[in-house]
Amino acid sequence: SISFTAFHRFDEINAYLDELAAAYPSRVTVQVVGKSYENRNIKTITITNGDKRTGKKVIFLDAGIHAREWIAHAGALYVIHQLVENFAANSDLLKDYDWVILPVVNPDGYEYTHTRTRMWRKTRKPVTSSCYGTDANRNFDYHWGEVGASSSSCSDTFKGETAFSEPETQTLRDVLLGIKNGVFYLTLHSYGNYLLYPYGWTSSLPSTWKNIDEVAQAGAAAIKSATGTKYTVGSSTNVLYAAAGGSDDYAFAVANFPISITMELPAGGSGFNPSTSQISSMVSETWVGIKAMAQKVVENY
Ligand code: 0X9
Ligand code: ZN
Repeated sequence: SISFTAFHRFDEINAYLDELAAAYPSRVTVQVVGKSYENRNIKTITITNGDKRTGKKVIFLDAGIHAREWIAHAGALYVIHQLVENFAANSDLLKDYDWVILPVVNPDGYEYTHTRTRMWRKTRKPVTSSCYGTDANRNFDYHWGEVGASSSSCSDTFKGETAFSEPETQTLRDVLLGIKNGVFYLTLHSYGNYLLYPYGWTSSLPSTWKNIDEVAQAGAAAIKSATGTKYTVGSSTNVLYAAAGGSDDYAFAVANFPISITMELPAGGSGFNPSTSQISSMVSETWVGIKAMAQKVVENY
């Protein structure tokens, strides 16, 4: 089991996934999908209703693209906990859909925020002798580097020496491209209370933006009515800032997920570092929004 009264280390998170696979073999599969630069195993957990139907539609969730955004990793773990250990209450979300969840995209960075530098954001592969790490959310190959990304290796928004220069973004890319019938891509970040959708590289909207807006609005409304917390909904460029090379634009435009959303969780009063006593209420609020978005997807697709 896992608690929501602490932020867990990478090994504890992986142990929780393996524990669920052992306890619920008919509904849960854990796979090593890649290795980080420092050789950590990057895992996905696939959650089904156990009916063995193949070729179902897929909801894909990730977290931890940015190392310091710890409430995002916790939010993904809470979704896993709900779908697996509270299956009966959530079985509607698994009837025609499988969920694939990658809770720690950037484990080297995540461990570094625990052991050395709490505010580290990037991956950990050295670029020069003095500057380490690439912004994984500027490293995807869709209008890569065109806007809102730095060419300087010391910058927190360094785009990388090439698109997909990082083993962690290669891993996420390959998982996304390997999913057939992907419908909903959701990536958890913090902080700022935003539900963002394509594009991040241009102020133009995709022709299907209303479909994505409808899903995001359902999430924002559900959270507002549950706790009063307000989220801003809109395209990344139009409501936050332009930044190319993000996983959301890639999932939408290249990996063909028709619904692609970046959820920026709240600060919990403390930026990237909410107190451990707030984790539980923050992740359950987040789950209200994710559940409402998933329900809308299940209803419409
Ligand atoms: O800048 C980012 O990568 C995200 N914000 S954060 O504070 N978590 O770093 C927003 C990304 C939105 N999507 C794109 N710009 N593609
Ligand atoms: Zn982020």
